[in-house]
This record gives sequence, C-alpha cells and structure tokens, in this order.
Amino acid sequence: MPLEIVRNDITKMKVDAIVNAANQTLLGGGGVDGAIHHAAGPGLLAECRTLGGCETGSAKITGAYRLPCKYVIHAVGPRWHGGKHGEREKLISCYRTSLELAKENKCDTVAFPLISSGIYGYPKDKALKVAIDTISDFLFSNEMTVYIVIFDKAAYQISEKLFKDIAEYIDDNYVEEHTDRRREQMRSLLLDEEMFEVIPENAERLAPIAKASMEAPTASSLDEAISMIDESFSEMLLRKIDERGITDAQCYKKANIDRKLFSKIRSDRLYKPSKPTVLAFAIALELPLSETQEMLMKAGFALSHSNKFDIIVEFFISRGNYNIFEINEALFAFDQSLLGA
Ligand code: AR6
Repeated sequence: MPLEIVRNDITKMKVDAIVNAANQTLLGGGGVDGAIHHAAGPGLLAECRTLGGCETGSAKITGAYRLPCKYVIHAVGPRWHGGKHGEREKLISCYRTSLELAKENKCDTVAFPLISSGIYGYPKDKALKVAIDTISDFLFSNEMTVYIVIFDKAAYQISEKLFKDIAEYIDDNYVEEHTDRRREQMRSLLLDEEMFEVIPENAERLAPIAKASMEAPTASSLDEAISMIDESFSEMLLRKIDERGITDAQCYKKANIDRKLFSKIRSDRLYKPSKPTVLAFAIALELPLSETQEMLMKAGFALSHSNKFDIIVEFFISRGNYNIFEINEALFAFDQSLLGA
C-alpha cells in the first residue's frame, strides 16, 4: 500500500530510509532524534558532524549504521509558534525535501515520524494532516511505499469533532443492529420483497442483494448454471473506471493501491480481492452505498453493522467524503485495519 499509518518505534522499521525529526545542528537531541542516534550508534553522529547543519524546512541524508534500514534522512521541522509564522509551509517543505532525497537515493520504502509534533509543539492533528496531504500528493506522481509511524496511541489524534461523530455513528448503528426486532426485519426483507416499503431505510443497503436474488437465472443443469456466471469483481471495476472516464493510474492511486496489485486484478478476471481492497476501489470511484455493496458482493463480501470497520467506512461514504487518507486516519484512530492493499 503506498501510504500506510503504522504504530511502531521508527528505529525498528525495516525500510530503505527512515526520517529523523532533527534540529538545525544535526548533532542529536531528545525525542525520536535521541532514539535514532542511540540505536544507530556513534558512527551516525560522526557522519552528521561532517554535514554542517541544516536549515529548518530542509533535510540531509546519511548512512544508517546499526539501524535495520539503509539511510537516515535528517529533516528539520519548524517549532510551533501559533501557526502564523510559516510553520505549515516549512513542515511541507520538510516532507517534500525528504521524499525527494529518498527518490534520488532510489528508496522504495520510507518511514516518517510525525515531524515537529513532539518537542517542537506542532499540534498533532495538524501535523498529521500536513504529513498525509504532502505525502499523498507526492505519491500521485511517484511509486514508493511511505509509512507514517506513530509511536504511541496518545501521540495520535484525529480531530475531536470527527472522533465524536464517528463514535456516535458507531453507537447508533451498533445499537440498531443488535436489537432482535431489527434483525428479524432484515431477515424477512431478504425473503419478502414487499418489506422494502415497510422499512425504506434498509432499501438502499439491501436492494442489490435482494435484486440479485430475484434476478438469479434458472438453469436446467449445473454446467448451464455455471455458464450464466455474472460480471466478476475485476470486470465491474474496469467497467466503472471506463464509465467514470478516469485512467487506471488515477483510480489505483486514489485507492492507495499499488500498481503491481492493480495489474494483477486487471489481468485476472476472477481475481479474489480482500475486503479492504474492494472498499478502497469503491472509495476511489466514489460509489454510493448501494453500488459499494454491489461491488463488495462481487467479491463475496458485504457491509454490515456488526463491525466497526464497516460502520466507519459507511459513515464516510454516506457523507460523500471519499478521501481515502482521511478514512484511514479514522480507521487507525479506532484500531481498525486500513483501506488499500
Ligand atoms: N518512533 C517513532 N516516533 C517517535 C519515536 C520513535 N522511537 N520517539 C518519539 N516519536 P520529537 P520534534 C514521536 O520530539 O517535535 C529533538 O530534540 C513523538 O511522539 O522527537 O520534531 C530534536 O533534536 C512525536 O510525535 O521531534 C529537535 O531538537 C514525533 O516523534 C526536536 O527534538 C516527533 O517528536 C525536534 O522536535
């Protein structure tokens, strides 16, 4: 997956390059800087001494010594002074310079901490947004896998309002789903077409399922039944891409899916994707809920109100928010797996 948020200690990441949140001297310090120097050993400091420091908003690259990666990119983030002193631009520039350095050094995988969000005081939700926006922008025109490494749960916050809204949505839907009356209604809905009128709020979600069962062709032999096989997931995906008038690359990049996986799906009409992959494409294609359900069904899945992952994805789709990185931020905050490959 091109952009992933993971919870880890960055010094343990087995990637081509890790990024350090350094200061202008490049001679070490506290926080992640201290942890990286400690794990890399004295060779790193010796090389840093030869670099002559670094300006805020820029970055320099060194070897990685005892770390399990090949390079360390030392980026100097801005100190937070309230947000009106060019902090955002400098932070963006940190990420861009680091990504360009990684590219020049042929790195395929890079891990970033949330630069400036510790000792330098940049609010964590804002720092995360800058990281996600800048990295995803870069990934639109470059092939690379980038990790944002979050050290601890406390270091991670999506905006309080969004968190509250999602939590409420989960509560509401969990409660709904777990009443017997509701479950009973859902079951009869699948059996009895007329029930659509009785509980219309279910109609959109379940229509594709009911429609598919109603339209199932009858066959006189097993061979004949198999020959009536419906459009596959891969065929539906390619058709929707054409209908939207977008290119394959625009679609898989927006889905946060890597090119190799997309080629596999493209060349195998019976490809069996995972549920997060299907949803990533549904988001990239900006499908409404009913079409999302239909696409999931092609791969043997459904959106259900019995798990948080599904409810969170549904929360965003029902609000017309198709930004996969924002959805992944929210999934991460609720400890769910992320969308994409
Ligand atoms: N792995 C991943 N993330 C970490 C780790 C780790 N091992 N340790 C801390 N973080 P900070 P800054 C997170 O303070 O704000 C140094 O003294 C941490 O939770 O390391 O850019 C430098 O020399 C936070 O979210 O860097 C500079 O003087 C994020 O990394 C100054 O601090 C960044 O926190 C730079 O301050």
